[in-house]
Amino acid sequence: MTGSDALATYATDESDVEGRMPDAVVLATSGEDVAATLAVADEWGVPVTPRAGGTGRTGGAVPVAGGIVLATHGLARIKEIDRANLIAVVEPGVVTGDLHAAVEREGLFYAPDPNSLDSCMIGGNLAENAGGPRAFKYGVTRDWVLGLEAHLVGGRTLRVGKRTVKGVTGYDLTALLVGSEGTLAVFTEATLRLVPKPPLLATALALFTDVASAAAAVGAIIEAGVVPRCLEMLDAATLAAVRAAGVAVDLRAGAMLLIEVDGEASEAALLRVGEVASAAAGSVDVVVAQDAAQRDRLWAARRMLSRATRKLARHKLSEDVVVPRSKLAELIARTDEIGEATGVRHLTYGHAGDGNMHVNFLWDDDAERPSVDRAIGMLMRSTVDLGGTLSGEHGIGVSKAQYLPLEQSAELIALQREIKHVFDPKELLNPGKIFPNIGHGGC
Ligand code: 2HG
Ligand code: ZN
Repeated sequence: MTGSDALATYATDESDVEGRMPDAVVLATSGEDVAATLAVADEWGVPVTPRAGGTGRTGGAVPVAGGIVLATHGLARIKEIDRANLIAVVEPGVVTGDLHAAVEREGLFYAPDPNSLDSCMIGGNLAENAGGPRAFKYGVTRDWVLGLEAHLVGGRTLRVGKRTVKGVTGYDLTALLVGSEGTLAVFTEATLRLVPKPPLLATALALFTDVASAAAAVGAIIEAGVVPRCLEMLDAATLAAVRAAGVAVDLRAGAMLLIEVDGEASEAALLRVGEVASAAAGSVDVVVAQDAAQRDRLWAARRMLSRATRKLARHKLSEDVVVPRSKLAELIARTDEIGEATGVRHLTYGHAGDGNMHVNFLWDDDAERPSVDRAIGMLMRSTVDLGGTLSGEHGIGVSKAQYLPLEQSAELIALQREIKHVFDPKELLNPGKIFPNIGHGGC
């Protein structure tokens, strides 16, 4: 594909990263297409940017150096659901929500649930090591990947990993490739671990006067010995966006926790959570979902947050920093200080259970951009100060590459560059991602 309108579709993702127009887009429909593209790229020295759903938030699928965009959404088969061995074999273009539906029809469960699950694809989930609300109990994409078919620049095809849950043969290249942000290899197949679908679910909202109280309640719930599968938090500005989108939320509430427990004992566990939340300082109300329809409405309100908050300003940038859970209240306090110091509007929501919060900066006027950059830098430094990490699930991509040295030593970055060199000596695959100032079009 080379027509300019068609190419423009493949020049962006859901971040604000500006790339270059690709010179060509390959719409792969087989592993052979992918291998052949990577062989030609190697021969001619052309950069290649792999892409699946294009829903990334950090520019991972943006072709910052032009060249070829290698789109894998056409490899969209669920090849196998193996009930006896609790395994699914899938291609990268499978929409994550469709995989959930397919395995759940068989009474099985695949846990990773990025909130864009109605449009994001397994290929991108693998590349970014995507998380989601259920990661608190069930872990992130990497924890569910047993094996991969992966293609290297030059056209070599590797099968890494295994079809068994146990297996320690050789280096764990599967773990290395998942989360490598498309910089080491292009995936055409993944063998995923499944579990039986948890039998019961119980969901509740706990409302608080303010985020500090909600953050304290998160700690209290976990100390009470309950591990909810989801423990999501929304601050006051996010609740205002939810109300503006037509969802009624008690006006006394300045923060909300959305809590979900699964398993045989879920009702008793939720009861316990409700008691703890009601007894916590700043508690306003606890509302338990009475049926599946009410639960679905609660989750629809959570899952639309990214889109709803996008409507609040011309520009929105969503970070995904993580701090130790005990530092959640401090992160939120620091975020408010950053907002005051820079004058940048912000709101925060996210996966409070695992300390992974989406601090969103919002602005209308392009002249505000330097203040936004200052705010992002301050947030990244605060996160590292608090013992946290820059990205919990969206990846470093282009957006955060300049901040990598805040968290990682020069030696560690150099070692990772050497690993990159082993897989991709000419630095043709997804240039400009993860590492500051490296490769074609490095940022
Ligand atoms: C979420 O948790 C996603 O909703 C997207 O990770 C976050 O875009 C966002 O703000
Ligand atoms: Zn998220």
